[in-house]
Amino acid sequence: MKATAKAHTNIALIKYWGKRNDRLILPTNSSLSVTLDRFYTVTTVDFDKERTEDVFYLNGELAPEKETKKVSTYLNKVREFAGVELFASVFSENHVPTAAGFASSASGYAALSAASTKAIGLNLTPRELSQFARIGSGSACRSIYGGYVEWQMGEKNDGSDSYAVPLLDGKEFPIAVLSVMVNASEKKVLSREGMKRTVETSPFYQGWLESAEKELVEMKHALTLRDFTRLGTIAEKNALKMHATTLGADPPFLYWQSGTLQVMDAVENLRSKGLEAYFTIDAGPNVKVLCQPSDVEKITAQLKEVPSVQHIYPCQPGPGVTYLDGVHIADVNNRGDLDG
Ligand code: FM0
Repeated sequence: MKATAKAHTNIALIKYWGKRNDRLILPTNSSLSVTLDRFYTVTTVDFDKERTEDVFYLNGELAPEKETKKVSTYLNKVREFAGVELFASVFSENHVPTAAGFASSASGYAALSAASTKAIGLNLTPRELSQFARIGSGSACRSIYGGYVEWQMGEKNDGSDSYAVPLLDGKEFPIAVLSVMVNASEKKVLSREGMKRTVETSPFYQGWLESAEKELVEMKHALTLRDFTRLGTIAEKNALKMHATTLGADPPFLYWQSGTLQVMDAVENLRSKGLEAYFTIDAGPNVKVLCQPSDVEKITAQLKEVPSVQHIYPCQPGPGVTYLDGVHIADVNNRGDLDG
């Protein structure tokens, strides 16, 4: 009982920031992302009746106990749902620069959910798979689909209406996302812990919720219009508001480091010179710069001059989950709820 799946990371243009249920990973706001072509995880799951415990290999090496435990806890949910009691060997290859603080939980859990549910014999729809990925890591539910994707928060307590839907194929609105890695020290507050602290203690959190809801509507409108200026402007504002909530938390924290600010500044300078670029930032010091595909070279050349910039990875919208045989389980040509 074996299957292999490949899933890509995604970058949120409207961020998911806060949970209303930690166990089922139900969010307090809907979010919107674009799946990226460049960074991905390939995972093979093999359920075997000879095994007496789960074993997890990450990038060819036996993973540390803590990581194996996370995978095992996730597989328990899959086993429980399928009514199967077999243990598994899991092999994951992460093509994401994790050491640099780039998030790999989205591609990781999207690939693990797809491979494990298929291997155990569940024949899930993409929507059900998105829900399965969600209970591993919230942002993973969006990586089931390619292109532009919305995670609809839902309202039910059992999570049955909280899943991602594809909005628009990347080819229909090509943009570039430059992943800019800056010199930085270790991330101090993990996103899971950071969002929890913010929900519980930040007086700015209510403001975040109100704005995120409005900005999501505006972002979907920008996608309908294929309006890059709107897309970038809204994404940048939304990221700034998410980070503002952390300053109000108790104890307060901030993901930006001096290198982050240098890149934010450089992006503003590019704009004042007439080169259209916008930034967005997740729960870490690195920056994603959004620009038009035709400006990638010019903007990359300018950003390379910023002293804190270590590396720039140019990305484009990428595909959803595929199995090793190359079958797209979730074909985004099935255009979603953009105008709905
Ligand atoms: O991706 O606690 O999915 O919408 O990256 O595992 O559900 O790692 F900027 C922050 C990602 C949050 C925004 O959180 O959390 C986004 C963030 P989990 P995730």
